[in-house]
Amino acid sequence: MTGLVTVLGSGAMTNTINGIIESDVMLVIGSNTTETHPIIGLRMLTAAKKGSKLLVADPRRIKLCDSATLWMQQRPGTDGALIHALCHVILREGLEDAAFIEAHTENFAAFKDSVAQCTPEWAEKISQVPASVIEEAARIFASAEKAGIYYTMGITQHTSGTDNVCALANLALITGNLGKPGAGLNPLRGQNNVQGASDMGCNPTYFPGYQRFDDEAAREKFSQIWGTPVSGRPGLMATEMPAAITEGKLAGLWIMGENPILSDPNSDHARKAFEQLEFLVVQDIFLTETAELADVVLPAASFAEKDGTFTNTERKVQRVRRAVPPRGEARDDLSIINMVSKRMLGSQGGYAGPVDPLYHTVAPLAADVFAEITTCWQAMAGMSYDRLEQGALTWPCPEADHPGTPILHTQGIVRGKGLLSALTWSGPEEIPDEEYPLILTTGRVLYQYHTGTMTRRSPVLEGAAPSAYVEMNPEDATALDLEDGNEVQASSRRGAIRLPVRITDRVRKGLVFIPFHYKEAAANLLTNDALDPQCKIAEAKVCAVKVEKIAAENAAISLN
Ligand SMILES: Nc1nc2c(c(=O)[nH]1)N[C@H]1C(S)=C(S)[C@@H](COP(=O)(O)OP(=O)(O)OC[C@H]3O[C@@H](n4cnc5c(=O)[nH]c(N)nc54)[C@H](O)[C@@H]3O)O[C@H]1N2
Ligand SMILES: Nc1nc2c(c(=O)[nH]1)N[C@H]1C(S)=C(S)[C@@H](COP(=O)(O)OP(=O)(O)OC[C@H]3O[C@@H](n4cnc5c(=O)[nH]c(N)nc54)[C@H](O)[C@@H]3O)O[C@H]1N2
Ligand SMILES: [Mo]
Repeated sequence: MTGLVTVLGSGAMTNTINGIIESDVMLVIGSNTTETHPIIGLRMLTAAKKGSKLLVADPRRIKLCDSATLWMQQRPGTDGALIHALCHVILREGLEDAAFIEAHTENFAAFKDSVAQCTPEWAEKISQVPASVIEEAARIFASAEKAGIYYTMGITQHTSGTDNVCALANLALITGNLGKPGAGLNPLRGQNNVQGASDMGCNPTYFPGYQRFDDEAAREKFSQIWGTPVSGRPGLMATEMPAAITEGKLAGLWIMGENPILSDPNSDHARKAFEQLEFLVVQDIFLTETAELADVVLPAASFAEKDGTFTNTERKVQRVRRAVPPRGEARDDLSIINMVSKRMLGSQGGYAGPVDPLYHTVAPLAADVFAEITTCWQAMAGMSYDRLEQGALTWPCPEADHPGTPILHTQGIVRGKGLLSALTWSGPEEIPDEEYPLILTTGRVLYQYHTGTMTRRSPVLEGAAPSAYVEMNPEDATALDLEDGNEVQASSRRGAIRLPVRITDRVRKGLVFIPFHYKEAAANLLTNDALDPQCKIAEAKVCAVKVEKIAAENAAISLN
């Protein structure tokens, strides 16, 4: 862990979930927290009740707006302009934390230049947020003693995703909101263990612990630990793989716990690519749409059937213990990997120990792997299963008697100086035109999880949110002669789906929203797979679509 940028790159919260209660101001931007992180959402609502001012920036009227002091309803894909303007106002009115900037940041002059032209009036034209609202939000944010920033996919799933995150880091830095409770820069991670996966190097350019593939010393270290030379070549990001397959650069794939046929933007393109693979292995707890394309399916055990640790969004490492044995031929993921690597390496040193008769686990076990992790990364060097028995530990935890570090940067910025970025705003890759006049944004609902492999098997959850819909503003609906519940066709340059319209002023004129959980009306047939040039995330939050009414008799036929 070498610096702020690395820590930002790791995308962990700098602060704690419980600390939200202590904040004076919360800026929630691009996060539908009450639906997608309900427990964290509850903390926010409690904080708001206790007097913390809530600033919400979201193109849709999400539930948090009901408790907000201010709601900035930006046009999707314009966050960069909005955040630059917030910084502009703070500097123009002298509301910045000059002492913090002086002591803890670098590149201030270039950053200041970069926002000099980003007036609230300029940002209003781009984002549709009134200049006066931007000014008021900037004043509320900057005058707080403790202001926390909370963001998720509304910020990152753009071709400008990395720039958006850097812009938020600028805002936190110039107001001195790092290294104290109730503040910080807080990406709320999506899955139970996505943080652990990133920490362990599930990324084509990192070894475990954010040690880069092109760092000689790191390569040497991992060659030693793993007893085999490690590659100095970067891999591909998952989002780059469909194109690599089509270009003939990738022939085989082993997919574990993902269902990209439904979750990849421009999924028809992804499907065609996967169909071209010479060899596809899918390891999943269910026979998914992706598994149906596989040459080999490896049935995996679920979280409740295995041992290990999960690292949550606030960097807290917690023990998970299996509650029940896996069913049928299912095996826990680690045992499957052990068995396959033993077959691959054979006499060259692969090891897969005896099979446990009850749980079917194959050594090395999760506990052995954890012990190795503590030798790979200083930030977890002080952890052990014994310590975790007593309770969770938060990294960095470098020594066996170290209590863990719930809040980062309390002793100054970890990388030395916080880097202020000079950025220029650039909009989404695809914008509406005559043929596709509406902006489509996509996301989640409380009761469903991603491609629905798990939640759609639960009658209670499925009953609560059983089908797809497209949210549309009443003005757009009237122009298309639509009534609530009418069947429509939504199409983009990449595909078309049919689904009912939900007429609501949650969205502004010109914007529609479709949840991406439903395979029968898969939003990702429409979305754009344009990538952020730096982190390679796809622009799932903005593309251009048209919506057309389907005549009643055709709608009826389509139901058959
Ligand atoms: N119930 C449920 N919870 C989940 C998940 C799930 O599938 N279901 N998935 C988990 C995972 S992996 C993740 S990553 C998280 C995601 O959690 P979130 O990011 O909160 O979820 P989304 O619904 O994708 O999008 C969040 C918000 O972004 C807004 N938005 C759209 N376009 C823009 C834009 O251009 N700018 C801004 N600022 N906002 C925009 C949307 O209106 C929406 O309110 O949720 C996690 N939690
Ligand atoms: N349009 C649009 N597209 C999006 C997004 C969006 O906001 N809009 N969000 C994106 C984001 S942030 C995310 S995270 C992705 C999610 O995309 P995916 O990860 O592809 O979606 P899931 O449905 O969560 O798929 C996870 C799979 O893992 C399986 N599984 C569950 N537990 C285990 C286990 O213990 N072991 C194994 N081997 N398998 C298991 C499940 O059955 C499921 O098939 O979607 C992305 N796609
Ligand atoms: Mo996610």
